[in-house]
Amino acid sequence: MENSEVRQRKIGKKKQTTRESTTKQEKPPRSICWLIFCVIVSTVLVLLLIGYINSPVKAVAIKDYVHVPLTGKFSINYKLTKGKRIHGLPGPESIAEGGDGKLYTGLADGRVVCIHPSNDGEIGAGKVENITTGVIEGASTTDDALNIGRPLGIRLDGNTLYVMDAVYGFYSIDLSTKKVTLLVTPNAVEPAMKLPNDLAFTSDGKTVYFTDITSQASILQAGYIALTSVCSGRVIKYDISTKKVTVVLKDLCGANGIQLTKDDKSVIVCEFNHHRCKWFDVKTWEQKHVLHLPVMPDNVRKSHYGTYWITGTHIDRVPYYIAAILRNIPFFRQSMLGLISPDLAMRFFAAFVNTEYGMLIEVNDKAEVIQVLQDPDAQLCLGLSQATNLSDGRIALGSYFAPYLAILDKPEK
Ligand SMILES: *[C@@H]1O[C@H](CO)[C@@H](O)[C@H](O)[C@H]1NC(C)=O
Ligand SMILES: CC(=O)N[C@H]1CO[C@H](CO)[C@@H](O)[C@@H]1O
Repeated sequence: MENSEVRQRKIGKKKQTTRESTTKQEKPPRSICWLIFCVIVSTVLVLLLIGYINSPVKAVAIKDYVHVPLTGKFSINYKLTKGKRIHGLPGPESIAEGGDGKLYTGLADGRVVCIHPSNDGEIGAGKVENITTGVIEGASTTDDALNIGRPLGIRLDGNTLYVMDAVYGFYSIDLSTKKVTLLVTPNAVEPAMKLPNDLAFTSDGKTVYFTDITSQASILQAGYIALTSVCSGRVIKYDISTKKVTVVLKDLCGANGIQLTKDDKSVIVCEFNHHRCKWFDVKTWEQKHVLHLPVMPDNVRKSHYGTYWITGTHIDRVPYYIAAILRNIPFFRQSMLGLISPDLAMRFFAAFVNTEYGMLIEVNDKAEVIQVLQDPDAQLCLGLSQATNLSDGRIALGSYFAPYLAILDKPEK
């Protein structure tokens, strides 16, 4: 009995061994797979380390970031999808309307243009007239490699258009003569402005506050700004009559859009890298409110109803914890900047983000959200950067990179 049992076991074992050896012939042994895996992982780590050390810029952790999910007031909707597009206008970031139904905007090719109303008065439906060429001869620029402007923030006061240009700084345009006057050049402050972005006037028109997104990278190196997340943004005050320039706020995390509140007591400043907008008292420069958002906020403008419209775009595509790793651990971002060009690195990281998502957030003076209009897959607007109330009740939607300007149909209110 015992003997036969042993024999049977032996036979069984033998059979098993034959089966094992056949599989061994088809697949490499486990230890080789393991070795290959280790080699790949260590090569990637060494590459990342080389990138990290080689990177021309230092990345930092994004601190105080608050994750805002698409729930509650931010629940997905499609209220920002119905309207029309005006083609042939690349990157119309900021828009202002004149009293006569004319729209003014700055374009990616440096021009400031006027979009006339149609013959029967429809806003945005007439001819496009060039107001500037995009080049200011002899003017100093934020980057020696730039020879054409990039008008970003636009405000209209009577017959004068005021422009914050990422290349030339702050200038005005007399709309009757089209004469351009430089008001604040990039090197008027220390350190020099690298990416002037938006501007806001007090209601008496005597003071302007404007933003410089960062003092470290020009518009040519936009990838650096998003990926290093260094907070070197500023708000600068300019007195129209005395021409005095004062830095009033610094260390902001990508100071983008700016708007004074109705009572002129605060400015709303959007820090796009940190997905938030802050309210600052203009006397003490203390922070009064902060609003965290699910999107990267861009410009802010007043609405018709005593409220403010904040626009934003880009939303995390990856699960929260992966985005949190990328935000909290600067290693990966810095490594990529040391391995590939900032543009390529941006494209790599863009895979983690839905760049089509557009959001228009209406807020009140207390930084409370009133309503949120969304265009999740760019049906109407791509790269939403500003919402401007139009006199016919519609809303013009600017964009940093779309090849058109969009106008939202009159919202039901
Ligand atoms: C405006 O300027 C652009 C670029 O220089 C040019 O192509 C276009 O023809 C101009 N438009 C008019 C109406 O002159
Ligand atoms: C109430 C309000 O904010 N109205 C604004 C709508 O837009 C025009 C043009 O930009 C402004 O002049 C109004 O002040």
